[in-house]
Amino acid sequence: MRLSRYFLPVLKETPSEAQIASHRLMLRAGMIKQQSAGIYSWLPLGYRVLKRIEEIVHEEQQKAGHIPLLMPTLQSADLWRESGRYDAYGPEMLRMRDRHDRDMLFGPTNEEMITDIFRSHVSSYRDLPMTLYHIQWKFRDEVRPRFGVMRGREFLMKDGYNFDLTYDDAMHAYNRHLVSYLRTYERMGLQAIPMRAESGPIGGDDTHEFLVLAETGESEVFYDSEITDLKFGDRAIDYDDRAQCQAVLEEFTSRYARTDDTHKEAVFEERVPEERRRHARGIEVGQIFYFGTKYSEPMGATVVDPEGNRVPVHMGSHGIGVSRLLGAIIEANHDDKGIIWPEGVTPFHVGIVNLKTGDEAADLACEQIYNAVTEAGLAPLYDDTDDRAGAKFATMDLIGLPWRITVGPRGLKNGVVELTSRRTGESEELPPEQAVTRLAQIYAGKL
Ligand code: 5CA
Repeated sequence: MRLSRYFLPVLKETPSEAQIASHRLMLRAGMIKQQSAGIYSWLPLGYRVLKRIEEIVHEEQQKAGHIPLLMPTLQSADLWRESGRYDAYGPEMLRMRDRHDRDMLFGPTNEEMITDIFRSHVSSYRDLPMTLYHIQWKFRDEVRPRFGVMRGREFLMKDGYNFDLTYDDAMHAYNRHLVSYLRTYERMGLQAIPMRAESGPIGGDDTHEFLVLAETGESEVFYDSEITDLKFGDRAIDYDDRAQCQAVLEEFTSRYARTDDTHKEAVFEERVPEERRRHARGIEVGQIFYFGTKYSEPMGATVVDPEGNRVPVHMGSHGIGVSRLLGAIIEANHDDKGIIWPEGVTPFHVGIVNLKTGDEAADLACEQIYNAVTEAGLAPLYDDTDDRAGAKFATMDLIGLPWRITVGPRGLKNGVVELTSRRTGESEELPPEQAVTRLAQIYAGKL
């Protein structure tokens, strides 16, 4: 992409309504525009990151054997009357009427609708196990929408639902989700810690939230500091191997880690030596639930089991806050100049800065680098405008591309360009072809 033909409305001023770094930086970097409280347009740069995050979520869900589909945002109230949640959900639910006076709502979550799809088409245990998921916009009329996309009213969520014959099968689905979530967040450059939590309006007994530690997080958390040393890494996993998935769950959840809803000071003190006790804040980027037959029983989602009996299926639901993740990633990756995207989610892989647009040699070298980067399967953002060098650097630092190639007439006389890391600020002078080769090596295995 050439900057002269792109739409990147960066702001010089710090918007006064933004209280936390990620919100401020998303507005300044021209990623989002607020349309009303808690409702945002995704401008081109923000949209690219959102799509990238969706892509990673899709890939990791499908590796775990989960099946994508797409349900609508608008739902009929009748479905929610069947589960008994229509009245129970309260003022967070946006309710409306269509022209035939039918009660409708903008879905805050999809347990009822997915249960309806399941009961219409599945009737035998032979079709199980099955996990269906989608990535779709939700609406929750939050009392206090704030911090930009962190607590929106309209927000993008991945929500997945497992259908299983037995409790044990459903727990395997729970464990599979836990493993796939660990991998998903790590690919985004985040450490998200599973913590025992409350189930709230979704219901159920077993539930873990995934928290990214951050001072600006809305959740209060208590944990054993040893937990921050755990990393899933690139170990191999067989999602059909129950013992292996269970072992990962135990490894990542056996140490004390709870949100304030479930925290017990006495248990904390008994189980964790004082020097390892941490009390901090975190951003909830996902939650997994097992709730058994809470929806399948009232809504008649049953299958015929091997003995010929009709039994309600065991279910769970599993959410990732896709749009919230942008905020969480920025909270964990920024400095006073701007965002520092982890390589796995960056909107462009490299920024090319032409120090002297109009200089024949510089223009030509930039074009060649642009083409070579593109041919290597990477996405460059080329600043071909005639802004001052200082302004170009400030924009690149603000939008946070992990790598920058700086091209100027002086370097070119010596046959070199500069490759700079946004995170460390370190630069290396290299011939243009080698800079591109280096980039390709850096990104190999990260995309
Ligand atoms: N149906 C279940 C799981 S599929 C469910 O709705 N779970 S949830 O309520 O925990 O939401 C899942 C994730 O969505 C949360 O962990 C959080 O990351 C994100 N989320 C929830 N509310 C908001 C909000 N108002 N703004 C942005 N993200 C949100």
